[in-house]
Amino acid sequence: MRHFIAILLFCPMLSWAGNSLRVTDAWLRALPPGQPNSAAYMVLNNAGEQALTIVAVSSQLAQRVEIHESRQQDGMWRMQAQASLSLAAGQTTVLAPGGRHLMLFGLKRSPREGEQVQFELTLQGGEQVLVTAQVRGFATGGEHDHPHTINLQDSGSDL
Ligand SMILES: [Cu+2]
Repeated sequence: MRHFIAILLFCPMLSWAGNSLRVTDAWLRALPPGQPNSAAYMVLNNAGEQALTIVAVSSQLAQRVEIHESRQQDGMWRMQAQASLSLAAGQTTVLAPGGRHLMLFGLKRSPREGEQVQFELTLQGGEQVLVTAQVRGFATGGEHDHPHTINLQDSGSDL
């Protein structure tokens, strides 16, 4: 730890150039084979003094990753893709079931419980942040089969 701090002190440009995005508690669910899509969740914090914007996300696990927002509309849950996700200075945004999430399209394989999946977040300005997400246990009762329109009565609260 001391060594790490010393490096930061001697290279202040490094810590700033390395951006101010802090990502914690990144996870996604394990899935049975054959599921084409999934979603990932995490807590994003902008520890810097300037706003930052995530403009793209990619993952080794999926062909395409989008930033989505789930909204309840006329009794149905709908997901909407967002072109970017901005964080004001000091802001924390939680990506969680039922709200914003990262949508993974075209899974190359099924995420298994306990494994780790890498995500790459691209910030406006071109910086890239690597995130390691933990795969958690199976969803039960089809709570997150993730069609783009979900009937509330058919889905659990944990969308
Ligand atoms: Cu989605």
